[in-house]
Amino acid sequence: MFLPTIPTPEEALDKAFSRAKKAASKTRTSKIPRQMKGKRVEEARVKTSCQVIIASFQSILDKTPKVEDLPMFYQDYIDVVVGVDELKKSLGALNWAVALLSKIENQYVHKIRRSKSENAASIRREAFGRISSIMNRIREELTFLDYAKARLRNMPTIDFEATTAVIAGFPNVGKSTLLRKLTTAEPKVADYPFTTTGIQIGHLERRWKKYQIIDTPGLLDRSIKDMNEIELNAMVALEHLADVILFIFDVSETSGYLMDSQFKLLEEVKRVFNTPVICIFNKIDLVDNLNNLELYKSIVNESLMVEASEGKGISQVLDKLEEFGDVKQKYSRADD
Ligand SMILES: Nc1nc2c(ncn2[C@@H]2O[C@H](COP(=O)(O)OP(=O)(O)OP(=O)(O)O)[C@@H](O)[C@H]2O)c(=O)[nH]1
Ligand SMILES: [Mg+2]
Repeated sequence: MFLPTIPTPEEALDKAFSRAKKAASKTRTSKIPRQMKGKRVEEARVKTSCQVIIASFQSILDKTPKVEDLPMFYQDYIDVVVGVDELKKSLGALNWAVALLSKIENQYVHKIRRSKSENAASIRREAFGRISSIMNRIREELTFLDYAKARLRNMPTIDFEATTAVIAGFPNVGKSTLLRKLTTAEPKVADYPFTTTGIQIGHLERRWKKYQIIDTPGLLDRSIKDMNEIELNAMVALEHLADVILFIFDVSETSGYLMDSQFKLLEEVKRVFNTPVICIFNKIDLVDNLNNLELYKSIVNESLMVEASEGKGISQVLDKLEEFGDVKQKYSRADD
């Protein structure tokens, strides 16, 4: 998500007051009676400084997309990464400041007009004092918006049309290897602050249909009971996205996880995600006892045998994905 540049209170005030000074000097050179000039100058300074800040905040508000208009995944993503309530509260503070500044502008312009020339400067100073104190009141919110801008700068680019598979499975079972083999190009690895290590999205096209495969290191590779609230929310966000989950087993157990615990993790993932799961038995080249493979296969409904490192079994995975792609297309047409 793109958020515009957020000023600090000092930056906002500097800009406002220096523009006000310029506006005042223009007034000074204009052809109006000398005794009027003092008041006109102070009026211009108050007006300009309020308007400069109002315009700057209004532009931030206009350029910031409304969270509730975004696809569900992005809403959840923003919530996980910075917090939706906090973001709304901070934008609300800008709105508050805009309203108050325009009130102050009117109020003090009137005051100056009605004042004696010799009092105009002190009324203007009072107005500047109030403007400064408004900026100070929203210091925290401005700091937060600047932080949110940085954290949301590279939000993952999700293709909502594409059939989306999310990869799950313990560490070292071959998730990244599979992602690379499924998607011909190097997956775009970006430092999205969604998981501790970022998420990876690989794209592929097959028979004119688009697919995206998402790996989420550090998220779906351990027991759900170990997760904190942020991680649980990240999982919810992924559920909005996933048409199918590719659950990767390391049947060789060389990654250090026994098949028993891998099946347990599968059960947890199935429980949490309301999404079809395809089981992929990987590293079959390292298995001596083929009876074991038959046993594993009998435990789950749908499974595929793969040697990801050599690209063996990959085309079957793609065929399976295509079946889900067809289902998705059928449903999305029905939605129209
Ligand atoms: N023998 C064999 N090794 C494999 C196979 N697939 C992956 N590997 C190896 O297993 C190791 C782990 O693979 P990764 O793809 O990094 O596993 P990962 O699940 O992404 O690991 P994390 O990102 O740490 O969770 C690597 O050394 C791979 O080369 C396979 O089918 N057979
Ligand atoms: Mg990996």
